[in-house]
Amino acid sequence: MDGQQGALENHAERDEKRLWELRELLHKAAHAYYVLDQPIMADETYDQLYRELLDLEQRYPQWVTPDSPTQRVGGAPSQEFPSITHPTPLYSLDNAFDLADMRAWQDRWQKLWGEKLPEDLYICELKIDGLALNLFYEQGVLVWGATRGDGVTGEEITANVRTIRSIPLRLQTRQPPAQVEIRGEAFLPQPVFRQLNQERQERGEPLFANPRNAAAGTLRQLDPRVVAQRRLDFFAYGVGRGVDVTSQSETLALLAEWGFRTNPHSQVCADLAQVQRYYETWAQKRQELPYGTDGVVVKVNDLGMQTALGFTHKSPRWAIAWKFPAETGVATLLGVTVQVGRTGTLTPVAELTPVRLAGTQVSRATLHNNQRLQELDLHIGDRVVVRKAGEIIPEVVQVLRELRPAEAVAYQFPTHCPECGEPVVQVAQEAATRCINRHCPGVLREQINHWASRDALDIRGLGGKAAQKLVEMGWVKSVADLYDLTEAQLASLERWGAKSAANLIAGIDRSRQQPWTRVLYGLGVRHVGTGTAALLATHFPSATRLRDADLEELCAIPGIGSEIAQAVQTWFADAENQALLARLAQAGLHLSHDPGGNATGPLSGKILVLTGSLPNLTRSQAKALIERAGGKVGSSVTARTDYVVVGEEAGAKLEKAVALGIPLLSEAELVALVGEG
Ligand code: 3B9
Repeated sequence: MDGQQGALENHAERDEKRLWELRELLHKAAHAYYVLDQPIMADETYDQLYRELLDLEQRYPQWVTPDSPTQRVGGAPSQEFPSITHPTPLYSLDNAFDLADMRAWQDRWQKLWGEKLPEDLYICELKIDGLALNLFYEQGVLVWGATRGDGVTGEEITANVRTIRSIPLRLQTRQPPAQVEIRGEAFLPQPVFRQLNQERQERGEPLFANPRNAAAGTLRQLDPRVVAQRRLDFFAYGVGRGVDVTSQSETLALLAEWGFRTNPHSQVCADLAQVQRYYETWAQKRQELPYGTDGVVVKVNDLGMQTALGFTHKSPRWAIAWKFPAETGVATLLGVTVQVGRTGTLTPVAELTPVRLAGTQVSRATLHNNQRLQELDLHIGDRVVVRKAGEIIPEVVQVLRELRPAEAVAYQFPTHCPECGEPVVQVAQEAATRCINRHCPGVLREQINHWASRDALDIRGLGGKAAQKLVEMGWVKSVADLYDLTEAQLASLERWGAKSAANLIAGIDRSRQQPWTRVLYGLGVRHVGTGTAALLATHFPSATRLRDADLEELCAIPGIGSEIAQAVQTWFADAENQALLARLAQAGLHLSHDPGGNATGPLSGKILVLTGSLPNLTRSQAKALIERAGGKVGSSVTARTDYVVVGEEAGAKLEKAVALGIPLLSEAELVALVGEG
């Protein structure tokens, strides 16, 4: 009997030891994975160990503690969230929108600071587009977590907070403070946000307008198991009180030491000029980050100064948020216009009351296609959320249904092309609606416009208006007809002077010299942009060679996939397109590479490198000029470079040219040299 008791005790002892070992291991692995982004074990191993721990904890429920890794995915859903008073209030931040606001803020706090300024005055942090949380740790163990609420009282959402893998359930330190509050931002990573919205769209649920709303919506979920699936993340940026540090940068270091994720892009700055540089850098680069940001938080770094400056009723005097220009806004839908593209695709465009987005005034935004439009259930008069991120075209992302006026009427997508009146076609398996009328004047106008565009045949003076007129007159039925136009014909048009007629004819005439690559791009084959056109033109030095290429041959080229290959084949197999090529050849366009280049030109055999922006010529115009004169354009300066053409804000290439003693040319000198003044 005694012996058996002893054996059981031995078992229990071993199990307890194993349990702690497992917790330690799983904890280390989770920290490496979620905080350091450097996994130390395979997912399968983690799962296996996790299950082993779960099994042990089921056998010994008395050993289950709140900091066990198994306690992240909480138990049963709670009914509602109790409110909790933050031991130390969560202050908000004052906002600045430009450098003048920043100077005013600096003046304000410096009037209150009589003493010498330290060398590293400020620290800049990214302002994460998420939800502020307050985490309360006692003896190093997470006791509760709460939303910011109004700064004094928030909602206790501990079960949900526990599902966030980058929030340590126990602080990684031997001597944790008896009590400490950790502040930071919970957020949804950008890919999760996008996926979440896509799923909601598929289920016909309203979309989250931004990552912040998505994070808030997620943390307000009553079922922590749902929260756990959402993969929320957390960046810590502050400690309520009671720690021994002397600056914000030390606070961040301490937080990382304790096992929190801190944002890696914080930076100490000496003055406002450096702060401004940080701001501008991130205003540019923020699209590349895997999480949303809405500004830069600038803090006086020294804690002694922070204490001396103190707080107003709502925010610290020593910190400010310099906001990035808003990327989403709300506008009223005035109407929808449908644009026809050069491939016949119909694009619905929202006409809106003006909103300022990303620093520009926006009054039109794309609705992408009929399918998206149906999903939005758009009504004229609706309040809609518009987004313009960076260089991206403004788009309508959401309809605010609750704000829909009673008299709003549902928008009906046209069944007929707005340009030619022919019935439109909804392509199966594609979101696009198309006008398939080969003679649609709208499609033709867009094709001419594309043919004349900068990267194609570069015919100046042939924009949308002129193209429209030429189509209306019935003079141009395909781009080949451009080469039959006469000056007299154009000059006979109303409001067309003799000079602009002559200019356009001269421009069209010059386009005959453009290389095969540009012609190919100008043809407007689906999926063939400038890069693909260049690739195809190099491998298939003539239109005939490209026409005769089979799918296998096309797909063999790195960078050409089956979709492109298929599109190329379809285009070249078409009888009308073949007739077009024949006429273009007759008109004197280059449908093949001129293999020798211009062997007698003034730059024949010379390699030139372009750097900086030239006063009059675009990069591609300068390149064309050099190639017409028989020269080649190199991408980097080497000992083999003959000339470097230097423009405004030339950088490293100029330095290298000077170092290698390579002759420099201005734009004017280049033009004189090739004799095309
Ligand atoms: C009591 C980043 C954000 C942020 C602070 C931020 C939002 C707010 C703040 C936090 N991103 N940083 N920082 N990167 N979105 C500066 C307002 N700090 C506090 O809330 C705070 C609170 C403090 C100190 C700071 O100390 C006190 C101690 C006792 C009594 C009163 C104040």
